[in-house]
Amino acid sequence: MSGAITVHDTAIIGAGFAGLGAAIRLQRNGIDDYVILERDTRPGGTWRDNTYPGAACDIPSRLYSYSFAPNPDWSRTYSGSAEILSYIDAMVAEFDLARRIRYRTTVTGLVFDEAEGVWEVSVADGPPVHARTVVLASGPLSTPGYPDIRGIDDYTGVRMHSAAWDHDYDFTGKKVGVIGTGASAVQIVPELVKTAAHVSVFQRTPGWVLPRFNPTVSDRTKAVYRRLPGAQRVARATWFAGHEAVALGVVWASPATRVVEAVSKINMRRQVPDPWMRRQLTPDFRAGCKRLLMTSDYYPALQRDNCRLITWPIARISEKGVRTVEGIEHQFDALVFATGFEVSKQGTPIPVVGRDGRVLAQEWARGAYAYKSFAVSGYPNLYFTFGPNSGPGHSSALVYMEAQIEAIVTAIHTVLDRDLALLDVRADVQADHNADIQRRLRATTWNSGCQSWYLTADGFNATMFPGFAAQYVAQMRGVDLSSDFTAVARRNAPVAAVAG
Ligand code: N01
Repeated sequence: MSGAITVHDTAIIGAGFAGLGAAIRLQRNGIDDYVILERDTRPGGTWRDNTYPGAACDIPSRLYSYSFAPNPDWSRTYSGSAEILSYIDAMVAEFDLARRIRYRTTVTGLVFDEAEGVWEVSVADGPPVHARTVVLASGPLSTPGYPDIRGIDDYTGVRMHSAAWDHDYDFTGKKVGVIGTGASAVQIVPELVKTAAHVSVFQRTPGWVLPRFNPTVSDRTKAVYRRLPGAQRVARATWFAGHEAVALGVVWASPATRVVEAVSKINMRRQVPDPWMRRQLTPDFRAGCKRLLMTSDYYPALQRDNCRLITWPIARISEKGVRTVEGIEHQFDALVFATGFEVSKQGTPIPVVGRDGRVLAQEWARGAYAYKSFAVSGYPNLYFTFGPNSGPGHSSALVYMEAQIEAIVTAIHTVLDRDLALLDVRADVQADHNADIQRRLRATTWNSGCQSWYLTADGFNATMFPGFAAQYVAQMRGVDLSSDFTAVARRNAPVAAVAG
């Protein structure tokens, strides 16, 4: 490697919640030589992209925020995407992160130089970036996914994805088709029916719906949170405990799952008087298997005069709309795809080449795996946020992210403090961890027989963590760099132990 290049301590890929959180914790721990590479022109990740009408978080903001960046001013229990994006912007300002972010920088690949202990991060339209450690924080839900439906490119009307909303398009008086009935669709449909002339919702699989009450936070409560930070910590801990209780019915297929299903059915009976429609909306899989839908507005929206639920399977998309299998062509001015994301569970979002030229996409061809979700053997000094088997089904993604970030910061500190060329997790430790994760997953709702974005086509669950959030936090605190990793010093001499 030529001597003229700059080698950063850390390159962070992505300026969403995870990348920014990692930057804040690195900074707080005295690591300031880092660069954040972001393909877009502003920070925010999924909350920058998902601005569709009604976009909101179905986890309470007190818990869906970083404990190291508490916000006393959340306006409601569950915040909308604009307020979450403002929180992210405020974090960028408060921790002075903008100076470190390189926008319009799309990372195209990673190659590890074992001799130097340096990752070469190639980027589109520019010279590569070099760093001793890399945090891959590009997020699993960052690329819009379009369905594999025949004729999709034939459609000549306005085509919109939930994660790439065109706010210049006016839906007033338009005939609209919505494909998909997942977490995004149930937020979009209640807003669209307010302005569109007619909305047709194409449902392939109904989901379990729970009601969501979203009270505003009073000025007095905000003042208490501002004056007494401890009160906010108590509120967060209370929400945390409440969601842990929900795990009993949502994570594991258990008698508590029946309780969740009963609550959902009672809610449906209350909101949907028509028995035939209730039948159409009743899932045939266990609650929790797909993500629970938290909404009190979706069922009423479906029953408005200008809305129709269509459960006939889609045969194809035509020039003018959607043709269902019984032969009817439904014509639309606009077609909304609320069809989720390109989630890479097999292979990697970008090519990653590790020690001895090994290629991560090949190793993950049948499903991704890692050591405690954040490191992969053979790819030293590279750390994942939201890596394999780190997904929560019942709690806040940010609780999980925080735990990952603390483990990552400790590992990066170790590489830099001990001047290591590489810190690589042992393959046998990783294999033991994964055998345990896959064994535990067998008892979960996710593996109980539905199709979801959590699973590969052949049913391998590379996505979710099979346990309570507290167990995930304990797992990440239990990362043992001295016994579970191999360390090699920059001078190429093996290091006996890295702990201390
Ligand atoms: O996507 P999804 P999403 N023909 O994959 C349907 C997060 N999120 O954007 O169920 C017909 O859940 C598909 O049908 P089926 C959250 O983690 C969070 O809604 O596969 N339909 C399904 O109905 C969530 O899990 C919030 O049969 C087709 C829909 O499209 C993740 O994002 C809010 C089809 C896709 O649902 C993704 O949610 C929103 C086809 N060929 C999202 N292909 C919060 O509040 C797909 N579909 C935090």
